[in-house]
Amino acid sequence: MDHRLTLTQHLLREVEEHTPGGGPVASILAQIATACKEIRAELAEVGLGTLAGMKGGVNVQGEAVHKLDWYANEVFKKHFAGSGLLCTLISEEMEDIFHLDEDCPRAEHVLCYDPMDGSSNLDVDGAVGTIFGIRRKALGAAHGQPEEVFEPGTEQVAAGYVLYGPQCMLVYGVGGNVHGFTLDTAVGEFFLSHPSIRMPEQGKEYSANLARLGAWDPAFREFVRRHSHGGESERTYSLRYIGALVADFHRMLLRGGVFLYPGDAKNPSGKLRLLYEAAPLAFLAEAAGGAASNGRERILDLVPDGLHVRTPLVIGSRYEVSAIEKLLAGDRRPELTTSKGASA
Ligand code: P6P
Repeated sequence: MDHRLTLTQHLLREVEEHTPGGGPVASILAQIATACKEIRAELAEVGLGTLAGMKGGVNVQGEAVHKLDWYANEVFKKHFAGSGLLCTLISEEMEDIFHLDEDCPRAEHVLCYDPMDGSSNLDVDGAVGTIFGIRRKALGAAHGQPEEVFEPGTEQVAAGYVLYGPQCMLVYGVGGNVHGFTLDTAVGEFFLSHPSIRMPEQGKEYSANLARLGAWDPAFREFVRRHSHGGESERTYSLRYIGALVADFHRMLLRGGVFLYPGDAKNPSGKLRLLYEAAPLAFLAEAAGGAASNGRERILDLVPDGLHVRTPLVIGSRYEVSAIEKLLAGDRRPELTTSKGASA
């Protein structure tokens, strides 16, 4: 019987031993897994407990806060305070940088995370997830100041997410590799289920909130037209949109395709946040052979000037991301024949 590799064993082998300075990163990833197991246990029966519904108030984004948004963030704070692993937490649910005084200056890493991405899905039992990116504190940055993370996403040392779906999966990327683990709830351990994930060069699905189509740059509308029925694409594409970035991304990671969240005249930077949504997923996309841009620039090259800055996001298979970037650059020539020829 094949030995089932646990996340802990995998982290020791892949991160601690093969990633420069990997020891603390392996421990941070293991601690994230433990925190997310606690979150999942609560999610599994949220309808029976006291955490269903809204907490009241809005977060720094001006979005209504679900009780589980708040709960998941508290779980992360609990699991890292005093761990000696992190100096700073940056969360969608906290307006300011959260400094773990007792852990500094021993700890040299910062965690940027969205504790409960897609929480509006919770009340309809839809998929949600936790997204995270791990960075070293920027050299020379004032202690406990936002400047600790005002660096491009290429400075992330690891990134990943936990998807709370029919299964509970943890996916992490480090050193150019992406691996997926599935939670065995009977054992309470994540086991390697998707080693060395590679994103397909091209997909057959695009993912976007098409109710916003009329507000987008015409280039996005042209991409949608070309890849919908009656368009010129050699492949017949389907539309898939779950309303939780982490779930839409996970599908693309495994099946290919592209996710679009453009800006518009009212919100030129779109809705998604750079530090704890776009940059961690861009890190994974590129490590798996995909791509991520704001339509014109590589997401991983963007340098934030605020903790909650937003960015338009085009992320997924290289073929589709490139096709959109060409359209946005004004190149209306027909797309190159796919490497795989006519549609499947
Ligand atoms: P819309 C969830 O609120 C989120 O931040 C992402 O997870 C998701 O992709 C997006 O917003 C959905 O936004 O405008 O389509 O409802």
